[in-house]
Amino acid sequence: MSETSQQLAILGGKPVFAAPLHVGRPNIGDRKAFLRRVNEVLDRRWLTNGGQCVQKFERRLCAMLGVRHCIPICNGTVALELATRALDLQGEVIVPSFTFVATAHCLQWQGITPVFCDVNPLTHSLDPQKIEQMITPRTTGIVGVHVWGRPCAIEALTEIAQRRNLKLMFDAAHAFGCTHQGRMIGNFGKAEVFSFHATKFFNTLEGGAIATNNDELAKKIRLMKNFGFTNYDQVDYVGTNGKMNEISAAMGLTNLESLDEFIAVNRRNYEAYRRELAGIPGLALIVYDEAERNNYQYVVVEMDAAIAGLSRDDLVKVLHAENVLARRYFYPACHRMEPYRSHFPHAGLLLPETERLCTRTMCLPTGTGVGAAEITTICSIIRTALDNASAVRQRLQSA
Ligand code: T4K
Repeated sequence: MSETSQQLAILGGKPVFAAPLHVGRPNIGDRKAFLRRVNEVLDRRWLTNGGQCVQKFERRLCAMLGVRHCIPICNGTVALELATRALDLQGEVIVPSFTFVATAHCLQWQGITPVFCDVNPLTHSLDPQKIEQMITPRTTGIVGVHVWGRPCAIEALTEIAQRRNLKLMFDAAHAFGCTHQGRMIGNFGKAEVFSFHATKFFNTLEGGAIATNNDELAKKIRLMKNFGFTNYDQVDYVGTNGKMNEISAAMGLTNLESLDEFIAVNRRNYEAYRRELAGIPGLALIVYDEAERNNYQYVVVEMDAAIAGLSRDDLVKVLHAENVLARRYFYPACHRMEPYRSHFPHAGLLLPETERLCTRTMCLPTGTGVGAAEITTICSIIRTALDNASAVRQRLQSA
């Protein structure tokens, strides 16, 4: 055993980090600007229901994305529910299983069956070649997910959707600020849904938005997110409460002003990880298309246990012992969560790449809360763990 390996907490040493280092630490823009906005909201005594901040936020989003409508919503999950419902998706809808469970739940919640389709192991998003076999007479749509902010196979999915008369929309929860062929995400499919949750690269505390260039669809969504009110005392549609509040919008306006800085920090962090983890057998960082705009929010390591000497789960245990709270996104895949596991116990047979991928990936901490020195230390823990893989394995087996 090498000297450094004795320092690993999993082998009896002290954790390198005294306090936990989280994945998903929020990026927070100019505090003074935010608090000033909050005070103005309180002074106006107009806290929600389409206040000034929400209106301004919506205009800024539209301008930034170059999209006709980008409707702020209380969170990404409700935004997904609203968009799928406004599109009148029914019966069965094709989605990846390698995603956050909200993508599937937004359908199931409305009595629509999510049909899980396998992903491309290189892109981690829906494999267009596997879609056709999942289409049945009950299929009405496809929800592609831009996993890690990398746009999915938009052209191929569009072609299938058009040919098979299916509605195509995107869960763009990860992809705010990203482009596809130079065009901002938000402009593709019938609609695209963002999440502005605290853990996202750009947050409004909780929040989300639905972007669309379709005026009719936008009109319907605006009604649906406000109980179907068309006027004072007049309801013409079934709706819910999907409104964003003023404090969230104030956070959004503030964080939009720091967006470039967030991206710069994320990119710097991503490149530091890439440099420091380069050349480790069996371990690879996902790559981003440098010709596009990316938000670099996800530092995703993909591990081949047979080559690396440690499984992803073992390495996560090593990191957790050091207070580096790496996350196994997305594990388990949706088809292994309830109610899907019970509904489709054999779904995994059609999802070999998903099954493989969700045992291999993990996300490392990044964002404005993480500095260069911390990244160096995290990477050194990883190298030490892999250099001493057999000692680590032994310890974990005996624990
Ligand atoms: N579609 C996709 C593809 C998504 O990834 C998501 C959300 C959605 C749809 C739905 O959008 P929202 O309805 O959430 O707007 C987290 C987030 O809660 C979730 O928003 C996100 N995806 C998912 C990938 O991650 P958990 O269950 O992992 O959350 P939790 O509480 O374990 O926190 C994650 C990490 O962030 C921890 O390390 C702690 C840290 N954290 C969290 C919060 C809230 C902080 O440091 N500060 C904070 O304020 O789901």
